Amino acid sequence: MTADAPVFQFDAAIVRQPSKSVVYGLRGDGASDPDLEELKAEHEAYVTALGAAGLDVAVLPPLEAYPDAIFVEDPALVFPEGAILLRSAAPSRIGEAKELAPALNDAFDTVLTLPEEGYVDGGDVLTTPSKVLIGLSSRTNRDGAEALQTCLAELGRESEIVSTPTGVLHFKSDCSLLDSETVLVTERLAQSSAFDGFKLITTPKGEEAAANALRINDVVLASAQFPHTIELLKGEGFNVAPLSTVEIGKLDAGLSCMSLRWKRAQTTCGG
Ligand code: CIR
Repeated sequence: MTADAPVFQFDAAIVRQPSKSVVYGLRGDGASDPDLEELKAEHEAYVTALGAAGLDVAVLPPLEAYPDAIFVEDPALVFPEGAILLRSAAPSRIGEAKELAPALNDAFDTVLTLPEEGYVDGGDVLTTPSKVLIGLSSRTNRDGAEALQTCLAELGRESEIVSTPTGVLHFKSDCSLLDSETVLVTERLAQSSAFDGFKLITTPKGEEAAANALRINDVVLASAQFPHTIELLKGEGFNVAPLSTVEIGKLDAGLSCMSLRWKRAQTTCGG
């Protein structure tokens, strides 16, 4: 049943169309503005890829007031058992959770809200088969991480608080789950003990941003502009679908950030 299904099996997703204001999205010092039309094309190709992987995708309308609102992974977490609305440490993103709430209330019987203390971005949360890893970062503080652990326990999920390398925006900027026992990870994160017991595939030098890949059902979505990582993944036997993230990358984002994905809880027909 769903609780035992591999954590990379999904049949539903939520995405949000990019607004015109997306070009003003948050980014590290010095990054240039993305090109709006090219960013929209990247997003469209991404939504198509989710559909091709077998997901029913709900596409929410753009939110001009929230430039980063296409990164729906950050204001919420979703599991077959329910959803959790989070709170961003970035002032310009704080209202995004409220905007997502109606779609989550439609899709889930249980929608929890992170208690008032602390901050968590979904980009800092990696679901593995045995537990949910919560990376402390500039967007996720200890109060938030501990409050999230309480919410996760309510959904029946074990969790562990881990570190994010200094200077990295989100924990998942530097890692992604490739299958039940394998993680794609940057060299700098591989050195931590977060992934003890996992097989690690390390991104080649200069391709650190490729670590934010996305395993969905039988395919791994990977950033097309990182050919060495793609070859590495293919060599390990993964079915890779390359997608451009050049414009999205200018906003410090990658492939996991643009969707919330889950396996719907199955209802049993009584006999
Ligand atoms: C931000 O700084 O919040 C956005 N420009 C990028 C968010 C990327 N989200 C993610 O990695 N989960």
